[in-house]
Amino acid sequence: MSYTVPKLEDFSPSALDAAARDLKSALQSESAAISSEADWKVLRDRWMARKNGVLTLLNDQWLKAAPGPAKREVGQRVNEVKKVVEEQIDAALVRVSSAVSASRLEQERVDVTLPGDRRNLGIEHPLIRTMNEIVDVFKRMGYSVAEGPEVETDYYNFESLNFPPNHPARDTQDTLVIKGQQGKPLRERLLMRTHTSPVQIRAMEKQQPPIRIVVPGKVHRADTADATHSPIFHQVEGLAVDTNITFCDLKGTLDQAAKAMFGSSVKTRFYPSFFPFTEPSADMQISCFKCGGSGRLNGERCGMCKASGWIEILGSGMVDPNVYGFVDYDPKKYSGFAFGMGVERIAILKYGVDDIQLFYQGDVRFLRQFA
Ligand code: 2U9
Repeated sequence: MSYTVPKLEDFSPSALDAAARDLKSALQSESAAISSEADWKVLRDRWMARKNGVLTLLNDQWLKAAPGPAKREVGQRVNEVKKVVEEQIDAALVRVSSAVSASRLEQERVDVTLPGDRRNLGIEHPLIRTMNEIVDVFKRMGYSVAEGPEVETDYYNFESLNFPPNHPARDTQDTLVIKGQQGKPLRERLLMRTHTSPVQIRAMEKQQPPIRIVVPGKVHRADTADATHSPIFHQVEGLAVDTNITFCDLKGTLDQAAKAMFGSSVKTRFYPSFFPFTEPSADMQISCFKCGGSGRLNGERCGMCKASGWIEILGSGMVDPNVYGFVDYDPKKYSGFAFGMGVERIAILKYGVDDIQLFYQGDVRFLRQFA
């Protein structure tokens, strides 16, 4: 039962004492019963609201109702009771708000003994890792790294690399062209670079020999995707031009690179090939790192080299003197070699991957194996 202010008949000191005692004990139990700030507001308004609060009613029902001679005594009691009510209500607020913040703290408490959330760490993608490993091999031999745009002009992708307009060699590089270029002269038309070779041309335009650069990057060809083809793939190409560079330098450099990439026991051999930008040109093969070049593995035919004992890993050649004509290098003074390899092919061989598409699908079951 909540407290209501009694009408006093008797204003004697003992009756006032009793009435004040009842009021204080009601206040005590009501303030003990609250447990939130919302409860406290109700309590405060019930006791202290100007209109119909207990204190206001005390004024009306005790003080105003007191007969003249008792007014002084009643006034003192009412003031004393008011003070007690104000103090108790203030104290009740302190109590509930510290209880509320203690329970909030309890809710927000961090149990430092709980096991932490495991965060899966990412890894370098196997293609990027392979590309960086190849680049590092050449960096250790003194090569600098050069990069360039993936959207190129016909001039940098073809003409300056000794692919004349309408030359059949262009057909070997199924080119993705940028639309709306027909109004421009052929050499200015934009396309997706089919190899990283334009970067070497741009570097040679900026720098006279000696030059030794290695060029990693993404290239694009209008190829249908299957287990061994992708319309976007990656290459690392390289170029060395100086005085007195010979085919011997090409062979020594690429033999060293093959041993650094596939192990010091691999042998290399060179096969005649053709590229418009190199003459002579040669594909390089390494002895099979799986079967040691015998073509047989545990009495069966070796699947890695298809029993031939050799695996082709890159193309190369002496830079065709025609190319020097496009970049203002003196072909009588300088000579050089170039090479190019597909990063996917190297990664497939190194890691025994049977489908090139696995590199692009982002399936963590595949990628996790490289962690
Ligand atoms: C300049 C002069 C010469 C770059 C070369 C190759 C041989 C080559 C292929 C390997 C596999 C492309 O990814 S692949 O399909 N590349 O065989 N690339 S020589 O020769 C250059 C480049 C730039 C100025």
